Amino acid sequence: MKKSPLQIARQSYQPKVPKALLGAVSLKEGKATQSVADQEAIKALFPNTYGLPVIDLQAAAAATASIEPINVGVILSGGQAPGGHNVISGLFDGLKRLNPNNRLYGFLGGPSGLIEGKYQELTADIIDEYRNTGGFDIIGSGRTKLEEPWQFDKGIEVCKALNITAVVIIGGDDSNTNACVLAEYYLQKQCGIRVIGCPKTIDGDLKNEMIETSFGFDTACKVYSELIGNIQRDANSAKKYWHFIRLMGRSASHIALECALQSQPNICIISEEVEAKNMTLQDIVDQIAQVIVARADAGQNFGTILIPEGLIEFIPAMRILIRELNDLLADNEEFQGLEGDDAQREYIKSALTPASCELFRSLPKAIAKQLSMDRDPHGNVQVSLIETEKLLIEMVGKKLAQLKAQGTYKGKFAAQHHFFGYEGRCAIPSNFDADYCYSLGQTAVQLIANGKTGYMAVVRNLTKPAAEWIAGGVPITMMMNMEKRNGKMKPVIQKALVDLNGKPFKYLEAHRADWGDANIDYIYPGPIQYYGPTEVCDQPTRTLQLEHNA
Ligand code: FBP
Repeated sequence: MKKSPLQIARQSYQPKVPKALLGAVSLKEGKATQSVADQEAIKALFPNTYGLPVIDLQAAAAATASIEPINVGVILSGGQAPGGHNVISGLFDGLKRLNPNNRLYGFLGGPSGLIEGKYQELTADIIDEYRNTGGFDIIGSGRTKLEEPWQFDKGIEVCKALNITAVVIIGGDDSNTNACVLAEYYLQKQCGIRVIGCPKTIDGDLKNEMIETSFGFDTACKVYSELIGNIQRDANSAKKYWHFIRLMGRSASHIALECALQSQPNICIISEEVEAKNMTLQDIVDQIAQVIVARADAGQNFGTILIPEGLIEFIPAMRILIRELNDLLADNEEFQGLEGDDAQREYIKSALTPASCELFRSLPKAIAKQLSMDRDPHGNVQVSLIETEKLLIEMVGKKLAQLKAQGTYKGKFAAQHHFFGYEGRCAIPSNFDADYCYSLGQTAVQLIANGKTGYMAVVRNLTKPAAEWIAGGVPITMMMNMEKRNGKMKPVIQKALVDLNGKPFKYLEAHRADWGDANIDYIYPGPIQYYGPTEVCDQPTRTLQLEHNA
């Protein structure tokens, strides 16, 4: 296979790890833990994995872990995130260091690989091809949920056949919740299979007191910020376009916020703020128009606007409309049988409550159609497919035309739209993600070798040099609470939305007026650098720096 010079160079990059992982390791256990909320309910559901202590890994004089050969299985779950291959190479190296006869199996295509017995043994040759690379293509990923006892039982059969005694699930909040359910089930069945999770997602919403960041967020945000910076330089050169840029991230606005901190756009919308302030779509449009008018007065008919992917769900009136549409259209054969857009539109309008109907009518027809068509297998609107950036361009355009007619806007409005998501999910991991992920893999091995189950591998102290990072394990039950899912109360890991009292948002709040006015305060972050001075190559995200540095 032909490789770029950077691909070749990255193959021999040796990830940095915490000092404690360099030699023999011992485990230091803390006090018994509690779930973040709903303690009684979580304890009843997880009698064997509830209350376990937090674990820190420490350098030891001599190896304490068992060196009996073990076989381990690994699963990549959900959307791609830069660094997944390094978690696997960290697992591989950690296992082989403990005992060269240890084996690592990859389950193919995500969690379904475990149930269907689709796997591949990961040997040194394979691993070497994937060191420090982006993507999840080493074994593939998938979104099958592991939540039914028959799936767990299938997993036991497959693991027994391969003599696998531990499974590592690399995934986001839902996958790690399921990892914990699986760990509990396997303990109840006493089948001798341990389950360890690893915190993955570019969305950055799997974080809490014990997890400083999920892997992939760093690289993905750096890629998007580079692109935003390039667009800003283009905008500032041509001086003729407003760029509306939607950014992935599902519900939470962490990616939009981090990219704003890195690039200083003219406007960055934060969904969590929109909800907290009970804003309407028109309020958002008015706010954007205000900035455009102010810049036009200074002769600057250009700029950048960051829009989080999940925005539409956080606009309270929109959320109600989406809920009504979900209820109305799920398995609705009458609706599906209607011929033509107009008939469907009329049907919807007649069934909505007056407030939702008015909102539905006010939306551009193309967006209203997307809202009524694109549904996932659970009957929900797939908000990530709603082109909010186009919706806003259309509505802002109308508002500016009104202002022009009133004589309060004298500028020119021409807009470009962008959606960044897939561009960053498989990027070559930054040094941060390469080091972090490799350390997570090695940490998982130590937890397994010491017989732990129901834990997530974690690495903390991430704003310090890698040697000072703290590796360990956190019981997954500690991060759980009860939430309503598909109408039923379920134990789940709490998703972290942007904290409006947190330092990253406060920084944006304190500076955004300056970024939106007539000055040019853009930052041009440039591409990720892998070789060179540490201040250029090894910096963690601004979010991490603001959250963890005084
Ligand atoms: P995970 O939550 O599985 O990590 O995926 C993140 C994400 O990239 C979201 O930002 C985005 O909304 C979604 O996946 C897109 O999903 P798909 O890969 O199915 O298009």
